[in-house]
Amino acid sequence: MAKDENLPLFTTKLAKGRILFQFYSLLIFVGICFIFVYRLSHIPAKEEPRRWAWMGLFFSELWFCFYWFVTTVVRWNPVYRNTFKDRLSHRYEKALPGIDIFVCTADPVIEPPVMVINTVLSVMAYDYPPEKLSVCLSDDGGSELTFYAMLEASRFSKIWLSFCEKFKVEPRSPEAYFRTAVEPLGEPVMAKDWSTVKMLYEDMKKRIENTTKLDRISEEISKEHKGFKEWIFVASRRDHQTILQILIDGRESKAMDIQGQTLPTLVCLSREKRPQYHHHFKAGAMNALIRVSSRISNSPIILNVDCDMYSNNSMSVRDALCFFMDEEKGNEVGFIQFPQAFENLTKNDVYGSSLNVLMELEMPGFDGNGGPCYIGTGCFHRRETLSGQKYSKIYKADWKRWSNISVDDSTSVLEETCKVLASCSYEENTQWGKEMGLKYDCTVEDVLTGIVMQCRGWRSIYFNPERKGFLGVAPTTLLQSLVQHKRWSEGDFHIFASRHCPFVLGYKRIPLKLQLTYCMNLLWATNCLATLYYVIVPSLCLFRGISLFLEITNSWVLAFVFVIIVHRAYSLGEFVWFGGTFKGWWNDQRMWLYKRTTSYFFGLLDYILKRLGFTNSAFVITTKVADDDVSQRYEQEVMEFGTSSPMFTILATLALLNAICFVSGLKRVIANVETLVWEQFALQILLCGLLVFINLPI
Ligand SMILES: *[C@@H]1O[C@H](CO)[C@@H](O)[C@H](O)[C@H]1NC(C)=O
Ligand SMILES: *[C@@H]1O[C@H](CO)[C@@H](O)[C@H](O)[C@H]1NC(C)=O
Ligand SMILES: CC(=O)N[C@H]1CO[C@H](CO)[C@@H](O)[C@@H]1O
Repeated sequence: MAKDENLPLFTTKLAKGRILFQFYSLLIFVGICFIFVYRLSHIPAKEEPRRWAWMGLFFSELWFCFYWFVTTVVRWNPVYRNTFKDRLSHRYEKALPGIDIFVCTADPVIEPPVMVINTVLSVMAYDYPPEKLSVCLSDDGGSELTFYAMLEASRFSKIWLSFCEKFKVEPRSPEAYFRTAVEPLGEPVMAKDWSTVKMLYEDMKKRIENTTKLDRISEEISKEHKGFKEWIFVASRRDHQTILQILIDGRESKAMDIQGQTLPTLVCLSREKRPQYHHHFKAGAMNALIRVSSRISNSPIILNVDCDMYSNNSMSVRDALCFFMDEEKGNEVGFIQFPQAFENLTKNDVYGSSLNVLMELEMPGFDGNGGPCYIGTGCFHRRETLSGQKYSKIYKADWKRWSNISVDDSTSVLEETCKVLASCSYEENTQWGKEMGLKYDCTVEDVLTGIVMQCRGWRSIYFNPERKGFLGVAPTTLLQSLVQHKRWSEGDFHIFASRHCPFVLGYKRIPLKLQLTYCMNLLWATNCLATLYYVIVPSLCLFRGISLFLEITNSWVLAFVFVIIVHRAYSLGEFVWFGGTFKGWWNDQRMWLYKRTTSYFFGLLDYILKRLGFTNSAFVITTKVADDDVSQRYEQEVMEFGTSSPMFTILATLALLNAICFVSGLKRVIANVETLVWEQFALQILLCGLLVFINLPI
């Protein structure tokens, strides 16, 4: 027994096959050296017309090479983590800390209330002492409908939580559970409860959907709770007072489910919004939640999830605590990031949104190089890191310190005192949004906040269990996917070009390899230049009859062919290894091209325009629900273009351009078969042909 006391709560394993990867990197490196030797020794003379086009190509290749180097650094040393939850509960079951869970929603149309409450119910049902959990929903839409759904959910939770507890069901989002689980006909006791609970859930869902469809709350419903009176004073979703209702007050175990078990605290918050104040989107909501929860429960650990990401594993909280509470390494851990996984993916994943390689390889690589970035959802934080504290060697977590919340105030007094914390003017002349809480003024506030935390000395951990902790909904049209990437790439580049750039802020604070690792994402936007060049100029030159590459009979060609083939073969191997298919990989390549030529391009353009003071930041939420038609096409893996957009204009123009150049190039070659023109143009035609082929869906 005594020996067991000293065992760690988690282990870290290095990835297998690193030698193989290092060998592959060496091969590519040698290939690249050959290419550069060729390039440098064959610069066209000054009077040649193709000199500038040729130089451009050379610079693009330099860029690709740099980016390849960055991605190699990322992959060099991935680590995988494992937790021992039995040791945790053996040592600390009585002393587990409280957990505050934040769920953010912003729009009742894009993020339907039924989806929101499923997420809320799934996190309320964590396998954890309920009196230590408190769930807080931030509704930035200020919607009565969401509030109504939450009220229904608070009632249904009494049944649902005891059902989960009794039969240990998984997953604990009722929607996902009843969709995936088979009826337990073999077990009469469970079967009876199962059908009752299912019926109650379906009824509730119908009531909520009915109300959502009507788009208003009926007289009878509004009599059911005092909270609805608040909406009398709501002018619009951008102009209203703070609405804060504690739907379940879990302090002192006052609230109970039908089995007499206590329930977690459940709070519904719409922070104050006024037109004259900037509300700072999700970062603003999170900061309001941090303050309000510090008054209500003040738990030392905070989990935040997006409203479309339900918990698929009721043990995730315990997993996270294994890191925070580890005696040896736990104190320096600032946050624990879980992967973003999706349940709505088709087999071949037309929009390349599975993020498999990112989540299974690149994020562990991040972790190995010094700690993953914060991706805004599915992340456990220590409260101190969010409130801006620096890590110091003498820091030691004191889990007991946190448990002294006031229990004297009645629920309504508590509500009143919390409202001030979520008012617009509260943050004036404070460090909120700057040194405290999430950072403002960036479209990827999460990544930025993560970098700053790491620079303050906190370590972050990436935990990717076999059974995913959180499951969300992936974009189902091309436009959604592209717009999402535009926002990311723009915000990422904004960080890179600001004083928060990892090389500047992180200098001597985080390891160099982590600074480089960050470049992979932060430099997404700049990728567009080299890619656009490669997609446009060689094709145009082909059209004009200017040869840019070397003749196919030249032996230097081998270096190019070698690098391209080995590099792509590796990428295919990697994709398939992490659960993809060949077709999925092909789709991913296409999305790679599309993202670089549109999302990243617009991201970069928007960044520059904003810098020059032309446009205002607009945070576009991607739609979370699809209508039937779109879903059907999505399931058949037909590309859905959504509504028209300048992005598609670019895609179509590029596709057309390449098609025309391809045809004219072929014509030129066929017309001059005997003069060996084809040797000069073979590579250009191949490149152009490949682009035409990949663009077939357009
Ligand atoms: C939903 O609305 C329809 C009519 O719009 C009504 O017939 C039905 O009874 C309602 N269902 C519930 C559960 O309220
Ligand atoms: C979600 O949880 C269920 C069990 O409840 C499991 O079978 C499934 O594999 C999980 N999904 C993912 C993507 O891990
Ligand atoms: C938003 C969306 O497309 N949801 C779909 C996710 O997948 C399930 C099952 O395939 C569908 O039922 C949902 O409509």
